[in-house]
Amino acid sequence: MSGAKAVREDRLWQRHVDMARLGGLPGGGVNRQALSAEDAASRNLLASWAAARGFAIFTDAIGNLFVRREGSDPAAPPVMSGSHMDSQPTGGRYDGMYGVLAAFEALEALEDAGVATRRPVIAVAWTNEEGSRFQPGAMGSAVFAGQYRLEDMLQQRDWEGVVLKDALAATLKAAPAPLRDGPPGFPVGAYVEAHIEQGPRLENEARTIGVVTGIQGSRRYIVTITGEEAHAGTTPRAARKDAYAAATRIAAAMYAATTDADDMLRFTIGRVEVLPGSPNTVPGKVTFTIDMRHPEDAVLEAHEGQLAGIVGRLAAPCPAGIERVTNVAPTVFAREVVDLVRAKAAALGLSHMDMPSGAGHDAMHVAHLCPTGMIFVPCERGISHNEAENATPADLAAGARVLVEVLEDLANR
Ligand code: HGY
Ligand code: MN
Ligand code: MN
Repeated sequence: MSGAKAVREDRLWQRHVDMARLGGLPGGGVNRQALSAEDAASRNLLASWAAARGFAIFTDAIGNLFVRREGSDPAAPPVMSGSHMDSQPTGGRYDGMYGVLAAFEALEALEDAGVATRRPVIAVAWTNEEGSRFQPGAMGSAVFAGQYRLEDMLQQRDWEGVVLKDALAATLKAAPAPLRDGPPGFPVGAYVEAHIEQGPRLENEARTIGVVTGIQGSRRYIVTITGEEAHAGTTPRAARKDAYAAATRIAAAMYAATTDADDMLRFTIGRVEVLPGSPNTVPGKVTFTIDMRHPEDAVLEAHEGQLAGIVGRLAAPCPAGIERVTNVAPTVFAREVVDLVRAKAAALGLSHMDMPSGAGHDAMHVAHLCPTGMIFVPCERGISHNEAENATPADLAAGARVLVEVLEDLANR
């Protein structure tokens, strides 16, 4: 039997239902923040499923969780597949989780079909892909791929001031797994990530499989504006250093400067913090995040200069600064993996199309280590980072069938 024939739609769907209970929200979505109790619970659930199948599990110093199915050549660099289990605060139940569960389903299908592979095959759940609690996002995969230093990431704080090192220790205590010695990272033969598209193209074009060719570039910034707290009733406008008034001038100018004619640039201010946050005190400090993305690095570079210029021009009388938190260049996936995904989708008789990814994924970092590619499946109306995110059991299983065929091929090279 082939791996694809051993993929079970019902089993894969039920695992999504089981995982969605962890951090489940009334609207049907999930809030499973990185390194939270809910994250630990999802790690334990995945580990229990792995143990039941006799797969080895292990973790690393940044908390990435690995499930290993042995190959005939245990020393060979493994083929890996996975994604993330952490979510947005009002996230959907498929973003990230589908890639982890499709990878686990692939291991189970290989086992059920009795398929031997030369290379070990590993399913991985990367730590903190979303970056909504701790910045930067795609942290676990970036440390694994040597893009970020472990020591720097361990010192990161969330919005409440919790240090990542402490949250990680608590998570690994609540969800213990054998720790692989040494710094995160090991040789990998190839990596393929399955994910919902998080956009409407597959649904609009009635295709089941997205053959992902690459990921657009993305940069994140934090703008900090320092004003002067003052009494809302007694302080004349001329005497104020109102940090929020400066923030609104700056934000308005940034939205105008990033309104490109072809609507390709993605500019988002997702989080604003106004301090002290009292109705009758003039704000003394405002910070806000910027998430900016485009397929061309030169466009991002040009706009980065514009953003800095706007902050410099419009912040007065409040001192202000803009700090770049992440800068991930556009990713082009390996031709041999892209071609293999397309060939396996065709061989399974699944409609498919080549397409770039607008969303960021762990694959953008792993691509620095080994031949990497992605497989997309549709999500309803392209909605994601929203509790209404939805997918069908048939599409999820179709993506897993392509995945297991691709992994088997790569693991026998
Ligand atoms: O932000 C992203 O692109 C990903 O969904 N975390
Ligand atoms: Mn994701
Ligand atoms: Mn996401």
